[in-house]
Amino acid sequence: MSVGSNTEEGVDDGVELLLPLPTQAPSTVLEIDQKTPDMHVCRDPRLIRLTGAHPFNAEAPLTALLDEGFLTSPELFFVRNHGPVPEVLDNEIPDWEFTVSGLVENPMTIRLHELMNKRTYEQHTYPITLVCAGNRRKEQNQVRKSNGFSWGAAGVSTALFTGVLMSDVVRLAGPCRKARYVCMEGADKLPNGHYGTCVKLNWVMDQNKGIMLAYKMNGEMLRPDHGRPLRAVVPGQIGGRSVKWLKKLILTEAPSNNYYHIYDNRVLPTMVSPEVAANEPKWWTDERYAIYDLSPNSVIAKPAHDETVSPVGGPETYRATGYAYGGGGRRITRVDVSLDQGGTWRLADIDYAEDSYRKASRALYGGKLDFQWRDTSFCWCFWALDIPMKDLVDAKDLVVRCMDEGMCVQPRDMYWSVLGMINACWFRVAINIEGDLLRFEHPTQPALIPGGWMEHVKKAGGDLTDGFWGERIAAGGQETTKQATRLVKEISMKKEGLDRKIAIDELRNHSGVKSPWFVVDGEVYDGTKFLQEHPGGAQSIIGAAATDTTDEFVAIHSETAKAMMPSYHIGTLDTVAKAVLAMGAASQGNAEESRREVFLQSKIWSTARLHAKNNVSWDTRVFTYKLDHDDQSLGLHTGQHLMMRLRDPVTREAIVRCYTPISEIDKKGYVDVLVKVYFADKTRKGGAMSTAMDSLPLGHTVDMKGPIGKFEYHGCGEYSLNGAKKHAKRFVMICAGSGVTPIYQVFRAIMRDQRDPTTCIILDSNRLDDDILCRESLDALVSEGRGRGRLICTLTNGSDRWKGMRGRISGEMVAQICPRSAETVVLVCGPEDMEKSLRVSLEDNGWKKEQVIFF
Ligand code: HEM
Ligand SMILES: Nc1nc2c(c(=O)[nH]1)N[C@H]1C(S)=C(S)[C@@H](COP(=O)(O)O)O[C@H]1N2
Ligand SMILES: [Mo]
Repeated sequence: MSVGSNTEEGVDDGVELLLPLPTQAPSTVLEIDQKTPDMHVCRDPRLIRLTGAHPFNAEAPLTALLDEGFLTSPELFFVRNHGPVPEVLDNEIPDWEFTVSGLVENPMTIRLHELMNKRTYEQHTYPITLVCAGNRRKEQNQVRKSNGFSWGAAGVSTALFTGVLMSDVVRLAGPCRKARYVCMEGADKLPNGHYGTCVKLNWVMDQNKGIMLAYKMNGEMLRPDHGRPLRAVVPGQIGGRSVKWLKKLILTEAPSNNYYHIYDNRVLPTMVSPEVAANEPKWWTDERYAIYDLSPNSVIAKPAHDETVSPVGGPETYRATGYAYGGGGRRITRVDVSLDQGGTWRLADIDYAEDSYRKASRALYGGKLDFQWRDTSFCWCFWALDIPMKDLVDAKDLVVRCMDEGMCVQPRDMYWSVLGMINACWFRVAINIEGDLLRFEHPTQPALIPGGWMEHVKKAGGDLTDGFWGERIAAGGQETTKQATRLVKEISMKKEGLDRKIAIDELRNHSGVKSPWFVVDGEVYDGTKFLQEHPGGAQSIIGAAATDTTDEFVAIHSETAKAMMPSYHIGTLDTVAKAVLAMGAASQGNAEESRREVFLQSKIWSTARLHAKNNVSWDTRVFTYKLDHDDQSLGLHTGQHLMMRLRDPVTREAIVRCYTPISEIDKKGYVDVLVKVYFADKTRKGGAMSTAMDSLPLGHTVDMKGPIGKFEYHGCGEYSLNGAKKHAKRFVMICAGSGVTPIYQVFRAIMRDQRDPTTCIILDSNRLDDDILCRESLDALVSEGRGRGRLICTLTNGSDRWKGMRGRISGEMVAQICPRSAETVVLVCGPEDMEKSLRVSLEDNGWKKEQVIFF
């Protein structure tokens, strides 16, 4: 199987290996991730986000990436996630299961700890470069927006992956004779099913190809964004084939029919326009257009974008450097640099860092390096060329191209196609003379970041559709991109004849999960009907709700997507609304906002962080949430409630419930909420909200909005009901279970205020002795009230020791403890069936409708 003889780790083979730099895994969940399903993933803030907050797609700044050298730290390694990152806890890793099924003699279910067992499976460690097929797509998007977001030139990274050869697993399962493909599927649930794709079976079985199932990256277990705990790694092919969070291998006769295999990672012929592609499925299912092997590509990293050099008084030469990679295991055999736009070329030096591993015979991270016999190139290489400074001064630009061992060379012209993939045209850095300095300019900057010579050329009306950088009229020859882009027309996203003005409040009322509206170029769109089918996931639309998302939307979406927009168009912002949104944009990230005096806002959700969690009993908790700052007040009046929004940890759906805090109404900086957790058992489902609240880790966030509620207590018997001022001399406060919280709040206000002559009787119903919530605090308040308050508890299932009242609360029970009178008001808060029965029995006992208030 392999040639390496000495597989013992630690044995000194005298070879100096490139090992990863020490890294520190990020340990905080960034603010931007806290409101998304990735609220469990810690990330490096240096990564540049390409698709807004979610899903997470990101690359490192090009210079930072190259500064890391041959091996990329996991935290700077590019990330391409089609959807949420599956959460896998440490203790779940050993039992992570994947299956091998389909056309095999012996279907298998394998757990990760079995796969990691050296006696069953030989373990391997290989250096492997992964590249997203979208690497350098921003350049294509500058020419004509494709159906893909704007990668810069850092959608490529390298790491040492440790795992088991996929062939060893497949061989144990025994492929049937008809099997030709190995389909793979990940655990990430996306709008169109799980992410999945395939590779050819005979490539999997080919030892040269090195296709593996990896669990370690640079010696540590995979991090969440990179497939923790198990992924496929396919050297020499586009990153899209290296399925993360791997759950299934399925051997089949035909290529994968997974949605993402068909509609992603393809180079359709250049004349297939976005409209044609959208209307004619046959283009998508033609396996010839699926990308497997990467093609030769090279990029200039230094000079960096915006770098300046002084050509006089310094060194006589300038060292230009960059990366190059090939595909299919083919080595890059030359890198050429031109200073006269391809007229003449200079040969650069190439450093094949990967080759150092070929000399070693030891094992690394528990896996055989096994590279001595291997001829294939799995990794990028770095090129360097010393250029006399005077040549730079005379040149307009630097251009790089490379060639692989199959003599395949990068083309001058761009090949534009609908998905914007495999951009491999010559990489050009423009040289601008600014006074005494040379200033360098890359073609683009990733994502929405402005800058780059393509932008100027476009603005100046230059032609970007050929390989002449707007410098001259193309003299015939290769015109692929011209053809593909000749028919570009402005796509209108507006619905014709629509004439509706939308005010800011109306927009803000659609900030939620239920009916998210968002704004692009002053126009309002309702995303509700598209949530489930949205290729970017429901979360990205919800995240944009009630905001102006023009930049992000335009940057991400293709003409096809834009053409869909008229059917979601519902109106135009009015002038005031436009001004408000513009102001909002200006103050974004401004500390002013979070210095607000009052935390709660009635129309906008505010985010609070879970600060502490105290168990009051086995099923009852007090959660303390931290507001924006220590001097901030919550913004509730006595008797009012707030709405809390949380994401279901399993389904990721938002859940909204009302709560009355138990903390003092004027407490600053924090709010305490008492919650009874309804755990699932054999007879019932758990309470969605209370279990979600209970499983939220400290430091994570919930959203709050308020105040809400029709009742408000002002003191000394004054209260208002739906805004109308009223007065009471006595309150009968009826509650059950956690319905005690609003009662508690009003009771406390009255008992604590010695000038308040109002009297109160609480009638609190529970099942068991231990179910009575806040009993001690209520007793303490009774004594503070000096005879103005009483607490009566009744149990429906009390123990023998229980000396108090028994039975459900009814009109008769109320009559027993407190005679009816004109200036008595009954407050009720409990489960729906209790409220219903009391509504009837209190009336039967002569209480007037307006005397009974249901919270
Ligand atoms: C009804 C409104 C929307 C429609 C019809 C729509 C349509 C689409 C389509 C067709 C795609 C696939 C790629 C393409 O063809 O460009 C896409 C991807 C995407 N959309 Fe939307 N979209 C909508 C709203 C939004 C909003 C408001 C956002 C957030 C600003 C958003 C974020 C994304 C993201 C992040 C992706 C890329 C996902 C990925 O490739 O990983 N979309 N959308
Ligand atoms: N399960 C799953 N696997 C996946 C993806 C995904 O979204 N889900 N993205 C693919 C794509 S397109 C690329 S380029 C690589 C990126 O791997 P990385 O995020 O570890 O860099 O993962 C591939 N594997
Ligand atoms: Mo990718």
